Amino acid sequence: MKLYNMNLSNFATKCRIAIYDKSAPIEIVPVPNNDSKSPEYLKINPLGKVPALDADGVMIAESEVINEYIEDKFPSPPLLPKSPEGRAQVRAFTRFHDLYLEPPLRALFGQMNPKTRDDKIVNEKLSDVNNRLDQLEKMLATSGFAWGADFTLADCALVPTIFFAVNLLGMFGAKPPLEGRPKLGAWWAHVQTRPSVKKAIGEMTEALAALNRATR
Ligand SMILES: N[C@@H](CCC(=O)N[C@@H](CS)C(=O)NCC(=O)O)C(=O)O
Repeated sequence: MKLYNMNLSNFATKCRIAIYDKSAPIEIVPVPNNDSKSPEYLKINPLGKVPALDADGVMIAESEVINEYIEDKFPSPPLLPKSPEGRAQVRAFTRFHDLYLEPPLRALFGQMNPKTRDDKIVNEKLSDVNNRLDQLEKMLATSGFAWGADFTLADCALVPTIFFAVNLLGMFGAKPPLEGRPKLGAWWAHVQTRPSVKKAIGEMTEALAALNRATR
């Protein structure tokens, strides 16, 4: 099996964390020519989005679908709780991430350059991100991982996007995302002790530094 990956992609990192956590026998390979819109990659994933999983000839797109597949295929250690209620709650986190938290943050990526920045968009998206982070603060367990004592797919989804929030929101003069959000701060410190998360965050940090060097 192969995961088509970019180390700075938060969606691909979500899958790498699950793969590392389970020591799943999945090869991590770069997107051909590092271009998600190249004809070669569009043949692999017609959506032109990263990641994509080649499950021994069966192509699977969409990071959360990939993670659910990885969970089904390599059940140990489990990244979903046993009870239907617990599974639903973890899935509510991943859905919250994909639908509500990540999109306004992503919209800010196009506003990095102060010279071409649209302040109206920046203010709208910052306010949206802050509202979502407040909602996340309410959703998080009081201690441990996102859902509680067990590390789950909820943590896999949240880690790469919170990495971006922690590292990039300051560029827009926003207040640090962990400030005034004690559960988020405690979760962020705790989740980084997980070896799979440490490894993936190290890769994102390196890729972000390389991007900064290239665009300086
Ligand atoms: N819903 C998709 C989103 C994937 C996504 O947007 N990936 C980004 C990289 S982080 C991408 O491929 N962007 C290129 C594009 O949207 O054209 C998933 O969960 O896999």
